[in-house]
Amino acid sequence: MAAPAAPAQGKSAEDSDDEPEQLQYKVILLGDGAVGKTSIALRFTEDHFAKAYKQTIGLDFFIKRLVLPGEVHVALQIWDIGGQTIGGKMIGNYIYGAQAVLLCYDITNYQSFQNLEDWFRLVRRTFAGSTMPYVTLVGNKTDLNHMRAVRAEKHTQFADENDMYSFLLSAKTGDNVSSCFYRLAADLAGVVLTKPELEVASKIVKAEIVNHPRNEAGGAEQHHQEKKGGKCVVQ
Ligand code: G3D
Ligand code: MG
Repeated sequence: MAAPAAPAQGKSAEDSDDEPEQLQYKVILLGDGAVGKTSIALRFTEDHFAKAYKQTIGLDFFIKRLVLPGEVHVALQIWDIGGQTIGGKMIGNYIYGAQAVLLCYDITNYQSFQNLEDWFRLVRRTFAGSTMPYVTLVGNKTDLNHMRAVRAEKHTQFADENDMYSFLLSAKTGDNVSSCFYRLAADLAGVVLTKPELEVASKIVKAEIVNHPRNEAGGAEQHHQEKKGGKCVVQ
Protein backbone atom coordinates (compact mmCIF):
# COMPACT_ATOMS: atom_id res chain seq x y z
CA MET A 1 0.00 0.00 0.00
CA ALA A 2 2.90 2.29 -0.67
CA ALA A 3 1.89 5.76 -1.68
CA PRO A 4 3.34 6.91 -4.98
CA ALA A 5 6.84 8.16 -4.44
CA ALA A 6 7.59 11.55 -5.86
CA PRO A 7 10.48 11.56 -8.28
CA ALA A 8 13.84 11.96 -6.63
CA GLN A 9 14.70 15.61 -6.60
CA GLY A 10 18.06 16.41 -8.05
CA LYS A 11 21.38 16.61 -6.39
CA SER A 12 22.12 19.22 -3.81
CA ALA A 13 23.73 22.42 -4.96
CA GLU A 14 26.91 21.77 -3.03
CA ASP A 15 27.48 18.41 -4.64
CA SER A 16 30.90 18.15 -6.14
CA ASP A 17 32.99 15.31 -7.53
CA ASP A 18 34.50 14.74 -4.07
CA GLU A 19 31.21 14.33 -2.32
CA PRO A 20 28.72 11.54 -2.65
CA GLU A 21 25.59 12.38 -4.55
CA GLN A 22 22.96 13.60 -2.15
CA LEU A 23 19.25 13.40 -2.69
CA GLN A 24 17.21 16.17 -1.13
CA TYR A 25 13.58 16.06 -0.19
CA LYS A 26 11.24 18.60 1.25
CA VAL A 27 9.11 17.11 4.02
CA ILE A 28 6.19 19.03 5.52
CA LEU A 29 4.58 18.42 8.91
CA LEU A 30 0.88 19.23 8.80
CA GLY A 31 -1.89 18.98 11.37
CA ASP A 32 -3.68 20.95 14.05
CA GLY A 33 -1.85 23.04 16.62
CA ALA A 34 -0.50 21.15 19.63
CA VAL A 35 -0.55 17.69 18.05
CA GLY A 36 3.24 17.66 18.42
CA LYS A 37 4.64 18.67 15.01
CA THR A 38 7.48 20.77 16.42
CA SER A 39 8.24 18.10 19.01
CA ILE A 40 8.44 15.42 16.31
CA ALA A 41 10.78 17.57 14.21
CA LEU A 42 12.99 18.28 17.23
CA ARG A 43 13.02 14.68 18.35
CA PHE A 44 14.12 13.47 14.94
CA THR A 45 16.66 16.17 14.15
CA GLU A 46 18.11 16.81 17.60
CA ASP A 47 16.91 13.81 19.57
CA HIS A 48 15.47 15.79 22.39
CA PHE A 49 12.05 16.76 23.66
CA ALA A 50 11.35 20.36 24.66
CA LYS A 51 9.06 20.48 27.64
CA ALA A 52 8.21 24.16 27.55
CA TYR A 53 5.45 24.62 25.06
CA LYS A 54 5.31 27.56 22.73
CA GLN A 55 3.11 27.76 19.71
CA THR A 56 5.48 27.98 16.81
CA ILE A 57 5.35 31.30 15.06
CA GLY A 58 6.43 31.49 11.47
CA LEU A 59 8.30 28.67 9.88
CA ASP A 60 11.23 26.64 11.10
CA PHE A 61 12.98 24.21 8.95
CA PHE A 62 15.40 21.55 9.90
CA ILE A 63 17.82 19.60 7.76
CA LYS A 64 18.66 16.05 8.60
CA ARG A 65 21.18 14.02 6.67
CA LEU A 66 20.82 10.27 6.52
CA VAL A 67 22.83 7.49 4.97
CA LEU A 68 20.66 4.66 3.77
CA PRO A 69 21.86 1.16 2.95
CA GLY A 70 23.91 1.14 -0.26
CA GLU A 71 25.59 4.44 0.74
CA VAL A 72 22.62 6.42 -0.46
CA HIS A 73 22.92 9.90 1.03
CA VAL A 74 19.69 11.71 1.68
CA ALA A 75 19.03 15.16 3.10
CA LEU A 76 15.57 15.66 4.52
CA GLN A 77 14.50 19.27 4.67
CA ILE A 78 11.82 19.19 7.34
CA TRP A 79 9.41 22.12 7.33
CA ASP A 80 7.44 22.87 10.45
CA ILE A 81 4.58 25.11 9.45
CA GLY A 82 4.17 26.41 12.97
CA GLY A 83 1.04 28.30 13.78
CA GLN A 84 -0.20 28.36 10.21
CA THR A 85 -3.84 27.42 10.21
CA ILE A 86 -5.61 25.50 7.52
CA GLY A 87 -7.09 28.71 6.14
CA GLY A 88 -3.82 30.66 6.35
CA LYS A 89 -2.74 32.64 3.33
CA MET A 90 0.74 31.15 3.17
CA ILE A 91 -0.12 27.54 3.78
CA GLY A 92 -0.34 26.61 0.10
CA ASN A 93 3.14 28.04 -0.47
CA TYR A 94 4.57 25.92 2.32
CA ILE A 95 3.01 22.76 1.01
CA TYR A 96 3.87 23.41 -2.60
CA GLY A 97 6.87 21.48 -3.84
CA ALA A 98 6.92 19.01 -0.95
CA GLN A 99 7.98 15.49 -1.81
CA ALA A 100 6.53 14.16 1.43
CA VAL A 101 3.82 15.17 3.87
CA LEU A 102 3.35 13.92 7.40
CA LEU A 103 -0.30 14.26 8.36
CA CYS A 104 -0.06 14.47 12.14
CA TYR A 105 -2.68 14.06 14.83
CA ASP A 106 -2.68 13.52 18.58
CA ILE A 107 -4.06 10.11 19.56
CA THR A 108 -5.67 11.65 22.66
CA ASN A 109 -7.54 14.28 20.61
CA TYR A 110 -10.23 12.92 18.31
CA GLN A 111 -10.84 16.31 16.71
CA SER A 112 -7.23 16.50 15.57
CA PHE A 113 -7.76 13.17 13.78
CA GLN A 114 -11.02 14.25 12.19
CA ASN A 115 -9.43 17.44 10.95
CA LEU A 116 -6.92 15.45 8.93
CA GLU A 117 -9.63 15.08 6.29
CA ASP A 118 -9.38 18.84 5.80
CA TRP A 119 -5.60 18.88 5.89
CA PHE A 120 -5.46 16.09 3.35
CA ARG A 121 -7.97 17.86 1.13
CA LEU A 122 -5.75 20.92 1.21
CA VAL A 123 -2.78 18.81 0.12
CA ARG A 124 -4.78 17.29 -2.75
CA ARG A 125 -5.94 20.72 -3.82
CA THR A 126 -2.40 22.11 -3.73
CA PHE A 127 -1.17 19.26 -5.92
CA ALA A 128 -4.17 19.12 -8.21
CA GLY A 129 -2.95 18.31 -11.70
CA SER A 130 0.53 17.30 -10.56
CA THR A 131 2.13 14.33 -8.80
CA MET A 132 0.95 13.90 -5.24
CA PRO A 133 3.66 13.84 -2.59
CA TYR A 134 4.37 10.80 -0.46
CA VAL A 135 1.92 11.03 2.42
CA THR A 136 2.30 9.35 5.82
CA LEU A 137 -0.29 9.31 8.57
CA VAL A 138 1.25 10.01 11.98
CA GLY A 139 -0.51 9.40 15.28
CA ASN A 140 1.59 11.10 17.96
CA LYS A 141 1.70 10.82 21.79
CA THR A 142 1.56 7.04 22.07
CA ASP A 143 3.07 7.45 25.55
CA LEU A 144 -0.44 8.64 26.50
CA ASN A 145 -2.05 5.43 25.30
CA HIS A 146 -4.21 5.30 28.42
CA MET A 147 -5.86 8.55 27.24
CA ARG A 148 -6.29 7.39 23.70
CA ALA A 149 -9.32 8.87 21.91
CA VAL A 150 -8.65 7.47 18.43
CA ARG A 151 -8.93 3.72 18.11
CA ALA A 152 -6.14 1.90 16.28
CA GLU A 153 -8.68 0.62 13.74
CA LYS A 154 -9.64 4.18 12.85
CA HIS A 155 -6.00 5.01 12.27
CA THR A 156 -5.45 1.98 10.06
CA GLN A 157 -8.68 2.53 8.18
CA PHE A 158 -7.76 6.13 7.31
CA ALA A 159 -4.32 5.03 6.12
CA ASP A 160 -5.69 2.15 4.06
CA GLU A 161 -8.46 4.17 2.48
CA ASN A 162 -6.00 6.81 1.40
CA ASP A 163 -3.22 4.43 0.45
CA MET A 164 -0.71 5.83 2.94
CA TYR A 165 1.95 4.46 5.17
CA SER A 166 1.16 5.13 8.79
CA PHE A 167 3.05 5.35 12.05
CA LEU A 168 2.09 5.58 15.69
CA LEU A 169 4.87 7.32 17.56
CA SER A 170 5.82 9.45 20.52
CA ALA A 171 7.91 12.57 20.23
CA LYS A 172 8.23 12.45 24.00
CA THR A 173 9.83 9.02 24.28
CA GLY A 174 11.18 8.99 20.73
CA ASP A 175 9.41 5.73 20.03
CA ASN A 176 9.13 5.09 16.27
CA VAL A 177 10.12 8.63 15.30
CA SER A 178 13.32 7.79 13.43
CA SER A 179 11.74 4.75 11.81
CA CYS A 180 9.02 6.91 10.38
CA PHE A 181 11.49 9.30 8.71
CA TYR A 182 13.81 6.51 7.56
CA ARG A 183 10.94 4.66 5.99
CA LEU A 184 9.91 7.82 4.20
CA ALA A 185 13.46 8.63 3.05
CA ALA A 186 14.03 5.11 1.80
CA ASP A 187 10.77 5.02 -0.11
CA LEU A 188 11.46 8.37 -1.73
CA ALA A 189 14.97 7.30 -2.67
CA GLY A 190 13.77 3.93 -3.92
CA VAL A 191 15.85 2.02 -1.36
CA VAL A 192 14.34 -1.20 -0.09
CA LEU A 193 14.76 -1.49 3.67
CA THR A 194 14.44 -4.74 5.58
CA LYS A 195 13.08 -4.50 9.11
CA PRO A 196 16.50 -5.01 10.76
CA GLU A 197 17.98 -2.45 8.38
CA LEU A 198 15.28 0.00 9.34
CA GLU A 199 16.14 -0.50 13.00
CA VAL A 200 19.86 -0.02 12.44
CA ALA A 201 19.35 2.87 10.06
CA SER A 202 17.17 4.61 12.59
CA LYS A 203 20.20 5.30 14.72
CA ILE A 204 20.70 8.98 14.16
CA VAL A 205 23.36 10.47 11.90
CA LYS A 206 23.71 14.24 11.84
CA ALA A 207 21.42 17.22 12.08
CA GLU A 208 21.52 20.90 11.31
CA ILE A 209 18.91 23.49 11.95
CA VAL A 210 18.11 26.37 9.68
CA ASN A 211 15.63 28.88 10.96
CA HIS A 212 13.34 30.75 8.65
CA PRO A 213 11.13 32.81 10.90
CA ARG A 214 8.33 34.41 8.99
CA ASN A 215 5.07 35.89 9.88
CA GLU A 216 2.02 35.58 7.74
CA ALA A 217 0.80 39.00 8.71
CA GLY A 218 4.17 40.42 7.81
CA GLY A 219 4.61 42.40 11.00
CA ALA A 220 4.66 42.11 14.77
CA GLU A 221 6.84 39.05 14.73
CA GLN A 222 7.47 37.50 18.08
CA HIS A 223 10.48 35.30 18.11
CA HIS A 224 11.42 33.49 21.25
CA GLN A 225 15.00 32.48 21.18
CA GLU A 226 15.98 29.63 23.37
CA LYS A 227 19.18 27.80 23.88
CA LYS A 228 18.52 24.17 23.27
CA GLY A 229 21.27 21.65 23.43
CA GLY A 230 23.75 24.32 22.42
CA LYS A 231 21.72 25.41 19.41
CA CYS A 232 19.58 28.46 19.06
CA VAL A 233 16.10 27.59 17.99
CA VAL A 234 13.56 30.17 16.95
CA GLN A 235 10.05 29.13 17.91
P1 G3D B 1 2.63 21.57 17.49
O1 G3D B 1 3.98 21.94 16.97
O2 G3D B 1 1.90 20.59 16.65
O3 G3D B 1 1.77 22.77 17.79
P2 G3D B 1 4.08 20.89 19.92
O4 G3D B 1 2.85 20.82 18.90
O5 G3D B 1 5.23 20.11 19.41
O6 G3D B 1 4.34 22.31 20.27
O7 G3D B 1 3.47 20.10 21.16
C1 G3D B 1 2.27 20.50 21.79
C2 G3D B 1 2.19 19.92 23.20
O8 G3D B 1 2.17 18.50 23.12
C3 G3D B 1 3.37 20.26 24.10
O9 G3D B 1 2.91 20.18 25.44
C4 G3D B 1 4.30 19.09 23.90
O10 G3D B 1 5.20 18.94 24.96
C5 G3D B 1 3.29 17.97 23.85
N1 G3D B 1 3.75 16.79 23.13
C6 G3D B 1 4.27 16.72 21.90
N2 G3D B 1 4.55 15.46 21.56
C7 G3D B 1 4.21 14.71 22.64
C8 G3D B 1 4.26 13.30 22.92
O11 G3D B 1 4.70 12.47 22.13
N3 G3D B 1 3.77 12.91 24.13
C9 G3D B 1 3.29 13.79 25.06
N4 G3D B 1 2.86 13.29 26.21
N5 G3D B 1 3.22 15.11 24.82
C10 G3D B 1 3.68 15.55 23.63
P3 G3D B 1 2.56 21.41 26.38
O12 G3D B 1 2.13 20.80 27.68
O13 G3D B 1 3.80 22.19 26.50
O14 G3D B 1 1.43 22.12 25.69
MG1 MG C 1 4.68 23.88 16.49
